[in-house]
Parts: sequence; structure tokens; C-alpha cells
Amino acid sequence: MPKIHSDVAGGVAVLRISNPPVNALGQAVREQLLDLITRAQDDAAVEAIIITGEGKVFIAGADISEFGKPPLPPALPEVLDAIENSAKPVVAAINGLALGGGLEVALAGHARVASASARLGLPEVKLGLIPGAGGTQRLPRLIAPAAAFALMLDGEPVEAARALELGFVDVVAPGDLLETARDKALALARAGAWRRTGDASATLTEQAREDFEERAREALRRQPDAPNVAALMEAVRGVFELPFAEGLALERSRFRTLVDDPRAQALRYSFFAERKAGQVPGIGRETPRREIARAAVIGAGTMGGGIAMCFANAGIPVTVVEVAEDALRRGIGRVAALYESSVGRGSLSREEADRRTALIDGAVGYDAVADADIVVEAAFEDMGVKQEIFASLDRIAKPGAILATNTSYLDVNAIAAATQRPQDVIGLHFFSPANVMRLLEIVRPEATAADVVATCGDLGRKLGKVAVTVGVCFGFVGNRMLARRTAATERLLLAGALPHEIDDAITGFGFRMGPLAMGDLAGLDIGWRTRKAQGTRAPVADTLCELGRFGQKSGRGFYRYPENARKGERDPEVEALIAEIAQREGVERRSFSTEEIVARLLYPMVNEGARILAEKIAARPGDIDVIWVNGYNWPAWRGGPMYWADAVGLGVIAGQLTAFADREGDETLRPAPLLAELAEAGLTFRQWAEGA
Ligand code: T1G
Repeated sequence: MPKIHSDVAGGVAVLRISNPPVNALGQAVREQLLDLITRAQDDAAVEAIIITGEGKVFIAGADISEFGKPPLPPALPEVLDAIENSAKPVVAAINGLALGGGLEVALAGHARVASASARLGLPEVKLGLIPGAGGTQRLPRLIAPAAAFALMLDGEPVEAARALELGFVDVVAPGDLLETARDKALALARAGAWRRTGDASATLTEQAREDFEERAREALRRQPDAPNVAALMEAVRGVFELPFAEGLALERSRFRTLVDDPRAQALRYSFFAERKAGQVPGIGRETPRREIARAAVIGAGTMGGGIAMCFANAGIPVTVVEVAEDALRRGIGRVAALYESSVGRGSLSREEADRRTALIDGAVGYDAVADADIVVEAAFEDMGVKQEIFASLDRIAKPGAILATNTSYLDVNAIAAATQRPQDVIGLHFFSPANVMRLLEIVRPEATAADVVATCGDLGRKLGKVAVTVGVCFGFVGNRMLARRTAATERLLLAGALPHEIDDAITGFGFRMGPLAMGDLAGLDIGWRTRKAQGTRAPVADTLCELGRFGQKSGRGFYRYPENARKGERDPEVEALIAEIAQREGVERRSFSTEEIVARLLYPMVNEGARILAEKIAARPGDIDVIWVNGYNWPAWRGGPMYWADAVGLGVIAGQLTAFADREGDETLRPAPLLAELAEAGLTFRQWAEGA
């Protein structure tokens, strides 16, 4: 049960919030906080009040699980009004993360003392919201409104020192946090002078207004159709135009509207789905873990270099192993250049870049993996090559070392079988660029030991990844579903949809890029090589490759790329070529609406997701959604393919798939048994998962 411990000593009441794991401002916490602030007003022994958090977090914000349900009094703004209007000074002693409503509690206080390691932010935009308890009205009264707006738009926390510099932390405690906070609180009480944040106005100058409006125009240009960005602008503009109380009312009303917006609901779903995805059946806190103090990566190509950077970025020394000196040198050089460009962009300090670079060394030959606790193989995507490498690693790596393959679709059981230690073998499927993409598919063969799976889950988090554990099959989850979209795209091109019509339909849905532009960017030859290895074909894409049209790298693919152009242009040659192939294949052509293109590309993916769930390759629909949002740019405000399918209605999807299967004569398009069953029963994937 959440508890706020209250200790009064030396004239100061210290209210310590204890609501593990993150001191979220659930109803019980709000109620106790209001009660303790109210009671302190009449307590003669109390001259001043301190609010602090127990554990590593100050307060991580409102309790997100309460959103969308009937509100439970007292509402947070009511508690913050009591803090701000207290007859005794209230000081926030920020012992750790102060996020969202947590920072808003501190802003309602009369001073803020932070520990040096504390981080402070208003991440509400990431949930499709805006701060709803005074953040948009109080922060711009403490710091430059343009800077406040930028912080709320970005949603990322800042270090205590930066908050001090900006002006919304008053003191960074040099030593004991509570000592410093106590001194500050008593000084305010005994001087009898403290300021309500709502009364501050020094930041509200004409120039500040212009600076804010400029930032607002830029934000609107970047995100023209994000309702929460528009609401944030309106609320911060209210700081200049409305009395404080009216500004609070405006903020609250816009916040309440956003809470009910389907996009915000989808983002909240994603927040919890991401955390649930880390819960692997059969793996618990009690499962042992292996220590990962040193890593090795086999292969210094784009993937190997990116994976090595993930380890270095997490402070884990890593050796990049190549079989040839020049390949090693090129790989290490590419990594150094990437760090350099981060320093150049200002996203990484020189010291940090040097520290990370120093953690990466290179070696020729597999002997270098002898003392590694984990080896990640990122070599050529060929089963024979991988089995040979794993046989060598088996001979050289120390007992207990985890042997991981970065394969993006091959059978990890077959790779494990090349060793005498299948219990130590696992798939760690990073997404390119590995040092940027958040998704990590942990591919779990039958023989893999539980402690290896548990260790890799923790490692994924340490590397800053969203780790989802999946079963072994061709393409695991993400690529297996992507293959369905790719096949549907190829079919649609032949049936008459033009490349740009397909891409426009998919970017209009919310993806950053359409499948054809994406293919041109990645290189059409990659898929071509895979299809040749598997003996499958894609008439259009294969023909383009046979003509040397590999995409951007060859200046021509589905689109043509005039000198150094980043965006492709329609290419009448390609459109004529596709019509020719269609004729040869006996495919009748017609035009397609945007809605039909979306349905033809995405419903088969959902269908494959249903098969994946039935085969237990993914533990739950949310895992599939987390994979697609974090690995394939599925628009986060649509929750993910399975969440979206539930909203569309499984009956609608099953019906359309049946029509596609009948029209195309393709049985793989027919609704998967699980999809058909849920459609029949009028259930959603989420209801099935909750009932499963
Ligand atoms: N509400 C409810 N549960 C939360 C929560 C929250 N705010 N934050 C975390 N949890 C749960 C999470 O689901 C998980 O549960 C457990 O705590 C550990 O979380 C009014 C409207 C703080 C950086 O957006 O960013 O305030 O899986 O695994 O990796 O204007 O949690 O164990 O059952 O993420 O150490 C704004 C969200 C809310 C912060 C810690 N605040 N949380 O990361 O642990 S809106 C946020 C985080 C708001 C006001 C507005 C992270 C963390 P379970 P975890 P972690």
C-alpha cells in the first residue's frame, strides 16, 4: 500500500513518498499528500515542509494506469494548489527522477533542491498528452517560456545541473540532499518571504513572447497534425495572455480532451506493452544471470560495428573480430567516424566519445574471443558460414560464455547444433543501424538455458534496447510479417498500383517511408540475394535487380535518383516495365484506392501475426506491436499492427482476407484459424490474450 512517511524535526516536516517501484502519484499518494499538507498548516511544530521520494525515483509522474478510467479524487491540480497556497514554505528535495506530475509537484513548491544525479522532465507528449497539472503554466514562469516549451515538446529529462542553469532548480545539493533542503526550507520560513510560482512573471517579457512564438511556428511546421503539440502551444500562449487560474483551467481542459484521444490511448497502450514485452514466460527475478563484463563481436561490417557501439555506449568493453586486417580497419574506422559525427552534431561530448572509443578494440582471428562473456556473431547471412563460425567459437570461447547470432531470419537451432554447448547459444537480432534502432529480438532456441535468456533480457535493457523474446521460425516475428507485406506489395504492383501510389498510401497511414522507397534505400539486391538463396521470386523486384537497378546506391530502383537526390522521382520506365511483366504473368491491371492499398498490404501482416501467436512464436499480441513500433516504424500513435487490427475489427479483416484469397487464388491470404475464430466470436486479440 502506498505510504507517505511524515517526520517532523527541527521545525521541518519531511514528507517521504514511498510507492514502489516509481512513486507514481496514484490516488492514495495524492490523498495522503493533500492530507499531510493540510494538517501541517495548523501544526505549530512545523515551520516548513519538505517533499521527497523514497528510493532512486523522486516521483515518476501521474499513475498512467488510472487514465481513461473515472477520475479518483483528489485530482492532482487540487493537491498542487494546496502546496502552492500553503501558509508554510514547501521545498521539493528531488532525490532522483522527477517526471511529469512529479516535476509538477516540485514546480508547485516554493523552492527546488535537487541531488546532482537527479533528472527532471515533462514527458507527457510521448503519451500523446500535455502536462495536465500546471506544468505548462508554472515552468514558463520559472524559465524562459521558449525553453520551457522546448522541454515539454521534446519530453526528455535534463540533468539537475542543466535545470539549475535554466532556472527551475534553485540548488543542486553539494552533499546531503535533505540537509540542504532543510536549510533552504528554514531560511524561507524565517525570512517570511517565499514566492508562489503562479505569481512569478519576470520571464514573461515581449522578447520572450517572440522567442516562444518562433519556437511554436517551428513546432507546427514539423508536426502539423499532432493535437497535443497544438494544445501545448495554446497552453503556453495562455501564460502570456491569461491570468494564472485561467491558464490552469485552459491547460486542464486541453489535457482532459487529449486523454480521451485514440492516439493518446494507443501511446499509453504502447507504454505498458513495451514493459510487458520484457516479461518472458518461465523467466523471473529469481532466474540466475551470468555476468557480462566483456563482449566480442564477430564481423566489423555495418551491423558488427553498430553492435560494438551498443556495448561501448553501455560502458562494456568490446573486441571487434575480423578475419582480415583491412576489413577490421575499415570497420573500426567507420565506428570512429560515427562517434565523430555525433560530436560534430553536439549530441555527444568529446570526452564521452573518447571514453566510448577507448572501450572498443579490434583483433584478427577468433582467438580474441577467449575471455569474452558474450560473443555476438554478425557475419554474412549464410547458414554454412554461421555454423563454421560457431564451431570455432565453441572451441575457443570460455565455458559459460554466451554465444549469440545476429541472424535476421535463419534457424538458430541449426546454428546452436554446430556447437557442443547449445544451452549457451541464442539469437540477438539487432536492427540496422544497431546503435540507433531500439528493438532487439531475442530469439530463443529450444535448448537455450533460462539464465542465458534472462541475462540477454537484462543486457538488452542495459544497451538501451526494447528487448522482445521470440521463438525460432523463418524471420522470427518482424521479418516474417514483413515478408507478407513485401509479397502483397509485389502483387499489387503487378495488379496496377503504381510505386508512388503504394508508398503514398503507406506514408499517409503514418509510416515514415513506403515499402518501395525503403527498398531503394536499403538496396533491392539484399532481398534479391535472399530470394535466390531460398529459391523464391518476386518478378518486379528481381527484374529491376537483373537490370542493375538496386535503388539509391545505383541511382535507380523503383524510382530514379538524379545526382545526389535523397527523394526518388517517378520513373516511367519502371511503370512501363511493371505493365510488361504483368502482361507476361497474365495479370489484369486496374487502379486501387488508398484504403485498398493499405488493406492489401497490412491485413496479410495481421494474418501472419495471428499465426505467430497461435504457434507461440510471440508470447502476446503486445509483443508483436512493440516489435513493429520499435523496429519497423509502425506509427506509435496507432499502437501496432495487432492493436490496430482490434480497432479495425477482426471480422472486417477476416472478410477482406477471404475476398483477397478468392480473388487471387492464394490460400496464404485466407484468414488464419485464430483470426477466423476470433472474428467469428467477435473478440479482439487483446481479449484473447487476457483470456489465454
Ligand atoms: N504510472 C504507472 N506505472 C508506471 C509509471 C507511471 N507513470 N511509470 C512506470 N510505471 C510502472 C511500469 O509500468 C513498470 O510496471 C514499473 O513501473 C517499472 O517501470 C499529470 C499526466 C520512470 C523512467 O511518462 O518513463 O504525469 O511492468 O520498467 O526502466 O501532467 O518507468 O513492473 O508492472 O519503466 O526503471 C508521466 C513513465 C506520466 C514516466 C523508470 N511520467 N515511466 O524506468 O522501470 S503522465 C512518465 C518511465 C503525467 C501529469 C501527467 C519509466 C521510468 P511493471 P519501468 P525503469
